Amino acid sequence: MKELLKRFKPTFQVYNFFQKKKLLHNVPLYKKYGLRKRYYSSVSASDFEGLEEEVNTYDLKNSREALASSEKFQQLDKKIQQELLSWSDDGYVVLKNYFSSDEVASFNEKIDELLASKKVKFENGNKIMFAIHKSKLLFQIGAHKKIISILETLLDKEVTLFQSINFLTGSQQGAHSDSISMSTFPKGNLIAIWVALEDIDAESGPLYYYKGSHKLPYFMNKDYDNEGSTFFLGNKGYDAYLKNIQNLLDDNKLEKKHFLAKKGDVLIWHANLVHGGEKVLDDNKTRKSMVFHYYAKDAVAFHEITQRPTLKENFEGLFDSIKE
Ligand SMILES: O=C(O)CCC(=O)C(=O)O
Repeated sequence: MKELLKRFKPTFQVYNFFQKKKLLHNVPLYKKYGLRKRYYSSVSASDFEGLEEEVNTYDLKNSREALASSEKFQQLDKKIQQELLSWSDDGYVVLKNYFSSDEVASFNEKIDELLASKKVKFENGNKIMFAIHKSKLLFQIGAHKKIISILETLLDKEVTLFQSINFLTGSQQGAHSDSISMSTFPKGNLIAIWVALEDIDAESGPLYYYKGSHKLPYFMNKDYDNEGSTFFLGNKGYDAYLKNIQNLLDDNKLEKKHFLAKKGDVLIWHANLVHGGEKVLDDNKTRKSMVFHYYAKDAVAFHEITQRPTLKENFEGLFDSIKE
């Protein structure tokens, strides 16, 4: 019975009904795509089936040739320009040495301070969610003009910061694409960065990712019989999703890479890049890192697995609302 209640969609809709401000962002987009939905309605990839879907610039054209004609790209410094070229081929890029040692030290200090003052806590195991809502300094890492400009170059559209996740130790997350939990229509309108807050050791459970996996078909509820019904979410759960992704990876024989980053390095990944956290081999090792997820402004944002629209803070007002 409890299991069934967790999958009962009207419960989410009632919750959403009271979150109007954070959910209005999808409404003009529902209109644009001819969907008769309210801000609190459930939403999933199946709602968009049969609609014409715009494909992002560098999913259509190769960034190696096409980036050169982007005005935003031309404004970036030469080192960064060079680092972005492989985006279309690989589904990720690495910005070496992006943050200085002093900057990283100040970020770590702030996280320690937030933990000590209990302004943030560990959730779902070892995740610190939304520390950006508690610290102007941390907010500014993700919302910094230069970072935004790099991400907007790669997506060729405007983005807004959605969430941050801090880890002090390895996540040990199974291989997944963010598009199952932070989904968009059109697809591909999420982008993420991973910031190394210390030198990353192979034994500490580094981030891994499969080169080129962003070109695999997006794997959504319908692909593993998890669509559910009008009133209930599908009953397959996340483990079944992970198993299916593993099968997809086995069939496609993609190269697995580990991000053995130096402190201050940044990895940017595509909405559909399959990635996860390696097993922690030495429990004494930390793996300090910070992830930021961003949505493109002009895409419907939702969570495929729970069929819920994304709750978005008002990005413009967020910085001023942070109390320190
Ligand atoms: O940092 C990691 O180990 C994985 C993070 C991740 O998968 C995510 O934030 O989507």
